[in-house]
This record gives sequence, C-alpha cells and structure tokens, in this order.
Amino acid sequence: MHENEILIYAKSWIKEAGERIKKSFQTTLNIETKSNANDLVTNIDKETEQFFITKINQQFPEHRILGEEGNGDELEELGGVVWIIDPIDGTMNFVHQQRNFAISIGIYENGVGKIGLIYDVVHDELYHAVKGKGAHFNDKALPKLNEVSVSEAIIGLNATWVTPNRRIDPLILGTLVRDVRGTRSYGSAAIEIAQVAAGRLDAYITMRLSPWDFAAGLILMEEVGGVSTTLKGEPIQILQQNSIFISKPGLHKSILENYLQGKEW
Ligand code: 2AM
Ligand code: CA
Ligand code: CA
Ligand code: CA
Repeated sequence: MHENEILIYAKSWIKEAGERIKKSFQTTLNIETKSNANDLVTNIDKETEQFFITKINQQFPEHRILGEEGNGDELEELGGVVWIIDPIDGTMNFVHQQRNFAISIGIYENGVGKIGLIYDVVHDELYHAVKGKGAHFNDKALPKLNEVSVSEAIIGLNATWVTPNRRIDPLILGTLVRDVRGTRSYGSAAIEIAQVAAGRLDAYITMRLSPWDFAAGLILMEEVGGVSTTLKGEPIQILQQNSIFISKPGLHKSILENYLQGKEW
C-alpha cells in the first residue's frame, strides 16, 4: 500500500469535504431521525459520505468503503484496502451547534490500521496518523503519551452512564467520576478519541460505538502509545459494535483494575 500517496489524497478530500460542510450552514438542513428521536442524520451526512465514495472509486477503484450512512460496500471481512468513514461524527452538534463535529476516516489493509484522519471541521484541526510513522496535529508531531494518576485525570464520558439507565449500574462509573479530577463530554466520539491521542483528555469511556466512530482514532492512539480496549479490557473488534475504553497507558491499567474489571458490561 502506498501510504504517502493515499494520505495526500485523503487529506485534500477531507479538507474539501469540510469546506462543503461549512457552506451548508447557509442552507436549510433536511434532518431525519434514525434509531431514536435523538439519533439524527441530515442530507449533509449523506452527501459527504457520497463525496468520499465518488473520490475513492475514481482514484482507487480496488479499495472498498464502509460508511455510516450505508452507501459504500457491504463488508463482512477486512480483506484488501478498506476505508471506514464517518462523514459527520457528532451530527447532533452539527445540527445544534454548527461546531464540535468531525469527519473520521480510518484506512485498513487486511485488517491492520494504516492511516487515520480525524478532522474537526469548524476549528480547522486535522489529526492524522500513519502506522509506524507517528501521529500529527495540524502536521505537527504528537509526543508519546505520559503517565497520569486517576486523581489527576480528566476523562471523557457521557453523563447518561452515571444516571439510572438500562445498561449499567450508574455507581460503577459514578465512583470513577468522583475520583478523577474532571470529566468532559464533547458529543463526538472521534473528537474525544483524538483529544486523548493529543494528551488533552487522559481517557475516554463509552458503552457502544460502531466501526466508523473509532476506526481512525484507534490508529492515532497506537501511534502515541495509548491503550485501546473494550470496557472488559479485551481487544476491540473492528467490524463490530464495541464498548470502548481508551486511555494513557498506566491510567488504563489503574482504571481497569480498580473500577471496571469484574463488572457486568
Ligand atoms: P454520530 O454523530 O456519527 O451518530 C455522541 O452521540 C457520539 O456517539 C457521536 O460520536 C455519535 O456519532 C455516536 N453515536 C453512536 N451511535 C449513536 C446513536 N445510536 N445515537 C446517537 N449517537 C450515536
Ligand atoms: Ca449517526
Ligand atoms: Ca459517529
Ligand atoms: Ca455520523
């Protein structure tokens, strides 16, 4: 795989898609709901996904595409080169805030993450990583992640999981919330994972994400020495929905051992 060539195209397409999304702020959005009333999708999510599909099919006809809005290929395995794309991660933020959303692209070869890009469109912040060549923020190399204790950590977490809910006992993460220095919720999984890779958040925990939410972020995390697992501490299955726990290395062990392990997830 020619990483450099693919990266140059991916970067230019992601910036062009970002410009189109910003122009859409002046138009009327067509907003629909998906699995529930808060699960939104717009015409711009779909148009952005189609923009990438057209570009990739033109330039790299042998590559396959898995996109959230379902206009790419039907994938059951990760053979060859596969682009895993979330055209807008944080659609609720896109609709309500016109900021704090990202385009996320993870490029895998035979199941191995090779290139990851997360573009925070409105802040014009591009995170990218190439396997074995490090991670970058706006083309500046990101350092390896350092150690931090639980009491000095800021973690990304959705408040839903510390209120009564169908999935988990709120006290499990409630105890962690009490012990850390602070919590943040950005409403875009890709941005939250990118923030951990950039050392601005120390960990990120969420109950259920899909491949396009984490495909790019996992590649960034690996390049800065971060640890990415499920909440049980098990490997993340790229083509499935997973719970996600990504963190600075030492902190990952402490949170897993002292808060998460042995619980029902
Ligand atoms: P999305 O905006 O691409 O749907 C916060 O909502 C984060 O969780 C976002 O990254 C969002 O991605 C993701 N997410 C995953 N599944 C979701 C769902 N069913 N409803 C809302 N957000 C979801
Ligand atoms: Ca969605
Ligand atoms: Ca998403
Ligand atoms: Ca999306």
